[in-house]
Amino acid sequence: MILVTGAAGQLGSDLVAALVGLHGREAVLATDLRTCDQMARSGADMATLDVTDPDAVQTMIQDGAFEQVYHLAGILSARGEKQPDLCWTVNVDGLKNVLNAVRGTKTRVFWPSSIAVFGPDTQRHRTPQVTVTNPTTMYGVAKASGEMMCDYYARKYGVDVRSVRYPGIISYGVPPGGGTTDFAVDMFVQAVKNGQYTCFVRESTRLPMMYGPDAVKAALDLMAAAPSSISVRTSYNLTAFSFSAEELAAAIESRVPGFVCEYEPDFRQAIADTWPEVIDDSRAREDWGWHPDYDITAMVNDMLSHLVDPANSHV
Ligand code: AKB
Repeated sequence: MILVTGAAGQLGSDLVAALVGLHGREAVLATDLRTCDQMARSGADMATLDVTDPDAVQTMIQDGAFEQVYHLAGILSARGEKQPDLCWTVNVDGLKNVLNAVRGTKTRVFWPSSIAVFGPDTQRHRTPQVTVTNPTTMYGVAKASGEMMCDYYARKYGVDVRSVRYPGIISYGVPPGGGTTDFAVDMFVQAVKNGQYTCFVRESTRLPMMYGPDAVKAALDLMAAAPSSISVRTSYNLTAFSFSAEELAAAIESRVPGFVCEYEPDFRQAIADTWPEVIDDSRAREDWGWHPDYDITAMVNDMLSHLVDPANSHV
């Protein structure tokens, strides 16, 4: 059995569908604070779970009932700046509850970290796997703390926990909520709907990004890798491509003639300004064979084909 927390979210909904496709619907339990239509569509069993409640997590995961746990429940960066206490509680205490619940079992855990662990002191171009982090957002502080906790539980208790530092994820299913890289998804949606978008970061803002199917593939590949191939128990750098907001707008405009993008940076600009532009993910490539299937052109074409005609679904 496989447990997914945060199953109603952007990554969770796509991951549950992929897990059901691979293992069958009876093998996957999709959980979130509330169940929703998107979760129901995957066919997986559903349950509510508040990851901040240690007893509820312990009861759900007791005695190694699950071979794998994909612990995705979390608060993203922009919301985290508005609700820092909630961000810490969900992202750090929630992770600790899961790690405590699997201690002493053979359950393998996947937990997403983020490029947000890096901060203004970090080398912004080809950011190395091991380098200065010093994040300045609560989300980054929580993710950096979570990474160290994963490494600690792996060393001290032998917990088989695996993690990647996701860049911005672009997908057409469930929209992201409360992130800084959300502008990339919003731009596609508004281009198709209205032919116009007002972007909340400036045009030159360049960030690492990845298409949703590659984000799902990374989680599945890392979880399938032999334990001996995992040399990083904090979290692996991971990326597919980087673009600036104006480069994405131009790529969309080439497929959606007349699309106009304007720029009105808000508080999320200050968050984006502390993150790397390009990530070096060579350790993930060497250790467990990571490689993205989608470059930016393939991503733009696929996104637009799904948004224009939702029948073109991967799952
Ligand atoms: C966010 O923007 O908060 C996330 C992330 C990069 O972790 N997409």
